[in-house]
Formats: sequence, C-alpha cells, structure tokens
Amino acid sequence: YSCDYRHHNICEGVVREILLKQLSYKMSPKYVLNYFNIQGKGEIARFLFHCKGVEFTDNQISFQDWPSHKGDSSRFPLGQMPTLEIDGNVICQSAAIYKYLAETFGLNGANPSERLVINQVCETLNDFWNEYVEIWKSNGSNNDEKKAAIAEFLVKETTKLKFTFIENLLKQNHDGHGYFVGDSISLGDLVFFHITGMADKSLLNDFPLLAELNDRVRHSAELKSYLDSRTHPPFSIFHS
Ligand SMILES: N[C@@H](CCC(=O)N[C@@H](CS)C(=O)NCC(=O)O)C(=O)O
Repeated sequence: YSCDYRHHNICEGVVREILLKQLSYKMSPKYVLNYFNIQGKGEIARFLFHCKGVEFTDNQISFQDWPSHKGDSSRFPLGQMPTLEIDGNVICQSAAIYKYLAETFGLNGANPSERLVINQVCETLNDFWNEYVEIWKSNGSNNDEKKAAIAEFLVKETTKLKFTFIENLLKQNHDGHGYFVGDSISLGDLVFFHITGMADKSLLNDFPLLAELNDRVRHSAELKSYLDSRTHPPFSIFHS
C-alpha cells in the first residue's frame, strides 16, 4: 500500500510539472520593446516577434520625444535604447535582447553546430556594419561624398572576403538554396536580411546565392506582411 502511495505521489509530481510547463508555454509574458521610430538596433527584435507571431508592444519613440524619456532610469538604465520590458523587467543591449528572444522562440539553431554558423554570420555582418557606419560618418560633408566613399568600401577586398565567407557558410546547407541552418529562418537569416537591407543595393551583385537569400527572407510567409506594411526608415535622418 505504501508503495502504491509513493507511486501516486510521483505521478502527481510529474503531471504537475507537465501542466506547469504547458501553462508557462501558453502564457506569453508581456513584452514591450522601446526603440526609436527607425529600424536600426531595434529591428532584429521586431523581426523575431513577427516571425513567431508573438504579441508585443512596438513602442516607437521619436527623436523629438526621446529627451523626455532618456532620464527615466527605470526603463532606460543606460540612458539608451533599445530596451525590452518583459513583464516589467528591463533588459538593455540590442544583441542581448535579440539573442534572448531568438533562444526563447527557438530561432537560434537546434544545436551548438547550428549556433556556431549563426554566430559567425552575425559577427561577420556586425563587423561589416560597424565599418560601413564609420565610413558614412567620417567621409565628406554631403551625401554624394559619403556615397562615393561607401561605393569604394563595398568593392574593397576585405568587404568581398566577408561576403564570400558568408556565402560559403550558406552553401553548406541545402547547397545555398535554403537558409543558413535547418529548413527555416533563424537569427542568422534575420541579421543578414537586416544588415544587407540597410546597406547599398549593389552590395550583393557578385553574390547570387546571398541575393537569393535576401529575396527569400523578404517574401517569407513569416515576415512578408510585416515588411509590406513597414514604414519606419533604416536609420535616422541624422545619418542618412
Ligand atoms: N550597445 C548598445 C548601444 C545602444 C545605442 O547606441 N543606442 C542609441 C540608438 S541606436 C541611443 O539610444 N542613442 C540615444 C542616446 O544615447 O541618447 C546596444 O546595442 O543596444
């Protein structure tokens, strides 16, 4: 009898655990993403929410209104955006935010090897984008001069190396005709689409598989309707 009783207790514990797991899976937290009304450092997080159809408040703050929010240390501990509120808890740093969301939503690769590919794609593109922004900021005083400096940068050997490397990673999965890992969109594809979408259109001219991937993400079932209706610009007018 005592044995049966113990068995019953164990079963009850297991059932309770399963039910709690199901409940926490179904009850999505309340997410508020605070960022400027541009794509910039907040867009990857927006992509991740839209990709998975997870409800969130896309709180877009204008540059004009920002000074009146910046000092609110409860929502902006670093005096910067983006921040993500999860049931009222505040997270800073765009990469920490998108990596957390990608992991939570199952969009950060199925195993360490897939994550390795994703991380290489993300880091290489981050390097590229940091250089891009630096060149935009430090060259010339008008848009034509800046565009000329960017055109030069895009055909540089070090830029070509980066995109050759990324295209080779893509080729290792479905011969380059799918996504970076697995059979569907992951964080790597989203970061790729975001960065290449903000850069000059000519960027992918010599990289047909990457150009195809950009198109594939643009028209994916997950993102198409969001991208069709998106109106906020890539970056602020101060940079463009
Ligand atoms: N490392 C931070 C940088 C955040 C950052 O530079 N935020 C800028 C906008 S992209 C900002 O809040 N600027 C307004 C300010 O500093 O007042 C991140 O990746 O989140």
